[in-house]
Amino acid sequence: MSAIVLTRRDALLGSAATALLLAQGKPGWTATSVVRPDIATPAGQTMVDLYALAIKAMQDPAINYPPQPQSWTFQAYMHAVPLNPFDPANSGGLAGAALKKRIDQIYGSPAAGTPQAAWKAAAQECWATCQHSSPYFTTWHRWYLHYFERICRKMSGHPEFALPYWNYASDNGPSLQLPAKFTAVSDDPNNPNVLFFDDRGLGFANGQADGDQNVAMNNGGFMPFSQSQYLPALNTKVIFPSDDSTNAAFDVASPAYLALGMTGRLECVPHDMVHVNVGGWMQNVPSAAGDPMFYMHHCQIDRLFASWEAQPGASYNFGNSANQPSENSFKNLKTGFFVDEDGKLHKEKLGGAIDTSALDYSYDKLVPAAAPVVVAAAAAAAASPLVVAAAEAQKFSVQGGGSTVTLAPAAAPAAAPAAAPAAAAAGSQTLVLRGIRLLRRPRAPLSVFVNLPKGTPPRLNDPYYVGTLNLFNFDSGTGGVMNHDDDPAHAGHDAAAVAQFDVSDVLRRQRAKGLWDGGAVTVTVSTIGADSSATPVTYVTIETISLVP
Ligand SMILES: [Cu+2]
Repeated sequence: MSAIVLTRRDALLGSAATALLLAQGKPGWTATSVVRPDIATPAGQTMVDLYALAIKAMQDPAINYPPQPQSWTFQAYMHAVPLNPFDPANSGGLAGAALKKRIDQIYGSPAAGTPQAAWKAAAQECWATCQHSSPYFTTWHRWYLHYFERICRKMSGHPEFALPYWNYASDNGPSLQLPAKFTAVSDDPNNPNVLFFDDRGLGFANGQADGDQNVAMNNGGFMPFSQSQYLPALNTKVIFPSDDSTNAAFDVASPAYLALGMTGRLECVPHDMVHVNVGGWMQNVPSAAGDPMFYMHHCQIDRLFASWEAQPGASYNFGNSANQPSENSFKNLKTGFFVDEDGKLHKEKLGGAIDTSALDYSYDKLVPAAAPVVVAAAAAAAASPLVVAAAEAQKFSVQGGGSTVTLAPAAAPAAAPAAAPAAAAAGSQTLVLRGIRLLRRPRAPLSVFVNLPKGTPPRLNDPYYVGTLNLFNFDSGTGGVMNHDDDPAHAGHDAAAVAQFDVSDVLRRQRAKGLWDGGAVTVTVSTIGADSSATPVTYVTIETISLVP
């Protein structure tokens, strides 16, 4: 198998590279200690060029059907396998018997001992095994990148290759745009830019995220800084708390993530929100790893995890539950399957990836520890209590162009938020959206507003904005939250169909400025200008929206 691949790659690289490889004997694909660079540096740009060489070789049709372990398709399917390959961005993911059936269709029944039998066996172990909304999110993805990087080294023919990271949110400007080499369109149809991916979403015209979110990410669109920033996650000193008070003012409050402490926060913002703001295939778990940008994004997430690990006082706070695993579970018991550059299958303890030096790599620069954020919200809420009656709406559906509902007084006492933000105090108000179902992905994220006046275009920075929905983990096939984790001990997925936002400050400010009379509250869910006119499409349905005093 590898002999065939080597021949094809050599043909792509030309004879000079072949001669070099032969002269080196067995190249040190794994022994090289590498430094992963910032994509914006000259070293990073060099690595992007090598990455393109690797992708070209990995996308060679000869190794993609049926997919050999070092092929682009195999690597993307390790993350997740789309149910509908013709509309992956809106497809659910395969699991269980359906996944097994798809693998049978792809590989057939190869004779034992053949290369194809080995590829099939590797697919059965590795495909659709990514860990999300899970305490193993960081270590699973670290192993995944490690083997992917080794495969890129061999496929590019460059043992010095190191994955570059997309250092978004390092400033409020260009770092929020896709790097230029990933958006350039080749004029030569015979030599396409393999880094370019046409199915990406919409961004803003600037890093402050003013105006509409309607500039193509492939045409210089910016992600909003507020949904890409990493400091709130890094400021969380404890990785596995069941409650955590260091970061109460958290923007996107999914109870499933809050229960996971630092790793949940990192996974939510920036990880998930960068996925949904890049859009296209990147916004959906089953298709995300098909966009070459995926691995640059995850390299940044891995670097942020390494930065957190290096901070003084960072603590694991091991426990004995699904969200707060024991030290033995985290370090030894939980395992995953990966394939190396020779197509060989490896079973790894996920905990073996806790230390980057054990995997022979480091980063050119880590994010230094930041001063802790001082939370003043609770004190402010107590100082000027706002009295609002419980109110709710049921069976809400979000259409293209956005939808609004006026909350009615709640008939029964509203259900309490599943996990109240730590700042919750007297006078705090929480908006809880329960039973969220995704029917169709919008071209840009859906945001939530309260008391937005009719005819006023929604803005990320307006006095009506309360937060943005995180739909990354939702399955538009079933509508619910994906359950691609086969671990029966991990049952946090249903909680993720809930979103909750602390609206105390927003309501208090609206009242002070005379933007709201203190009476009935309206809730609007809309993209921010991504739909120029109301189109007949339903994006999301929500069982209940409650305002909980
Ligand atoms: Cu991801």
